[in-house]
Amino acid sequence: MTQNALLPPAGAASDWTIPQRWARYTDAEHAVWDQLYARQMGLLAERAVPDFLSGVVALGMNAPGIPDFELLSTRLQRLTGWSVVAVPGLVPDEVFFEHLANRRFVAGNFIRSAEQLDYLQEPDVFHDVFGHVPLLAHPVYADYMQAYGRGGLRAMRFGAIHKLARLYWHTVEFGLIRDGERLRLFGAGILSSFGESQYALDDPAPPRIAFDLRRVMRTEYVIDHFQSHYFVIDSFEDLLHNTLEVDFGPLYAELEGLPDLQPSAALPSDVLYPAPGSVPLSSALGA
Ligand code: HBI
Ligand code: FE
Repeated sequence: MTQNALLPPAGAASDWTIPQRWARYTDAEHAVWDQLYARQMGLLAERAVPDFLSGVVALGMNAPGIPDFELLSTRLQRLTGWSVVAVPGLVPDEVFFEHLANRRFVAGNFIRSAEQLDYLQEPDVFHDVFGHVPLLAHPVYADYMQAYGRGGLRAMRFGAIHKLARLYWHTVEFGLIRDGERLRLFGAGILSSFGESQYALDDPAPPRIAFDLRRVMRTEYVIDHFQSHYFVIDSFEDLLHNTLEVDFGPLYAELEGLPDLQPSAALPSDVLYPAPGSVPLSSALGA
């Protein structure tokens, strides 16, 4: 997810933003969105964290077609002070963090082709907007994302971006959340993926590990397969308070001396959630 070119491409502003040019989307491009939207919502009604589903409605994303970022931003502004700005693709880390720190979410304005519904080289508007934006209507999640941007700018000074990036990956992109007796999806990489939104909850193979900040920051990740494990948070409040309100300076120093962990290996210290379809969560966790 790292881009090294430091200058924005021709036609982009110095902060890498470009106009969305909503009026230029073709009917075929809107139809790709509608097809992806229908396919995901069919799965997510039962699987996504309820805040995601209510965000979709609150932001008017249940209307057909690729959302207009201006309209989306007006609604988000009113709810949590966020806006959505268009970028040509991956942007450098510092640019990405700077936008988040100012409550601007950067989104690709292009959409994948109808022939490649499940293949993505760079995040497109469906991943970025459908996957990420609905939860920005949630006040605590919205604060978490801003805190991540601020933490990113700070991590650059510690040379610790790779550790912070793991936190983003294992929560914002591929996190699960506990909802009473059930696990639900909240990571955008899962929510926007037809295959993984089933696999992450239904497949018995990947361990589902209770979130632990140090554990997460030490764990490497894979970018070209389904995840080999998932981390489970208790609530967005818990996530915000136990991560980004912590001073990461001493934490980075502490982790510097410890080996990185492979994604596939479960540790004796891991608190594991039961495989799907086995025992209810409450008895498995002794709650
Ligand atoms: N740029 N457009 C875009 N989207 C991202 O998710 C993104 C990025 N640049 C950097 C980045 N993510 C990551 O480096 C950070 O989360 C660490
Ligand atoms: Fe993403």
